[in-house]
Amino acid sequence: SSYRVGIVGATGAVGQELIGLLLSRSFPLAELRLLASARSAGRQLEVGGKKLTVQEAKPEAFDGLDIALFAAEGAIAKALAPEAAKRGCLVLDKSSAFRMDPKVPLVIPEINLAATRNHAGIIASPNCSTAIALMGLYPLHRKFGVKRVFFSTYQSVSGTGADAIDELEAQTQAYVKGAAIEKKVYPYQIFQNLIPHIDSFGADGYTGEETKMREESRKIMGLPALQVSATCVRVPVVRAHSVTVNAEFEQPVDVAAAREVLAAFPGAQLLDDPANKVYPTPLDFSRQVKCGVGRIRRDTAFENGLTFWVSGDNLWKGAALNSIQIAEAMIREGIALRPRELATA
Ligand code: 11C
Repeated sequence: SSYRVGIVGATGAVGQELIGLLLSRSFPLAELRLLASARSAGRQLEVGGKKLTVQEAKPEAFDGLDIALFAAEGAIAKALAPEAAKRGCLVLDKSSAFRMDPKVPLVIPEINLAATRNHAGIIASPNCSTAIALMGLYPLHRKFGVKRVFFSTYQSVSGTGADAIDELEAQTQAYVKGAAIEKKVYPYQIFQNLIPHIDSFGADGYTGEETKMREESRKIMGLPALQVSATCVRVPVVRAHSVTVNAEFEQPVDVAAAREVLAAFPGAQLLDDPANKVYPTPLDFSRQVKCGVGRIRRDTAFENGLTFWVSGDNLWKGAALNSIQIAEAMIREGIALRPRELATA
């Protein structure tokens, strides 16, 4: 069968990736409805050789849809996702609005697809850095049992949005021309720099992004007591985030066994041959379905520790792709898209 799918935030960066991925993955579409703010309504977008008119994302716009892929800000998701769910439409939301809501499954299909069986109309997709880091950490956890982890991220400017991509480009051009470098999006110049500040600072000194990595990792892996400390850094890279992971495990670790479980894990591509300069980079893992994992070695500070590196596309596995993979996996496994209380309505 095929499905009536809506995209909320269709004109934005993640919305555009969603459209491209639905087509390139031949998602079974009976209808594709493009929704966006009133400002973008009426715009025409070309989709697979056909022109589609963007409609305003308002409650009635979800009537008749099976799936709504939300690629909008948290405030929009908060207002509209319950309206869509009420109408029997499964919401797959990439914002942070519902991720920590105990009634909402937070899902990476390679890890906890089973959580989708208890949905009440809304399923959340994780923060991009969390999703990418867990493509390396989760298979190792399954083998050795993780108990403590440090994440250090190297996050591309596309995680901030199109205006940040423009800012990096403009600062690069200004530098080449010897012109004054202007900054609007970030508090510091990003070109030739690093900014250890993503999202706002909390009372404990951690940023929102760092706290999300801790809380979301715990929820997705079902490890509420996992000890996590993250440092998130913006780097002058356009696309794909990278993460260094230092993890301590319950069981004795073994690098060869770690490589084996990573090579077998569907979300990861093992690229780990340092003698031949083989390891993942963000350029190589832009627009890739899998996240690259490499530089696997025994951690010299932890007793049963492994240190490794992951690069993955923040707009794909970190956003659009993960939402689509949730829908694909639910369909493949015969998991009901309609929330249980609406199933007989
Ligand atoms: C960034 N990770 O790179 C952020 C963007 O919770 O979905 C996405 C924030 C989120 O800036």
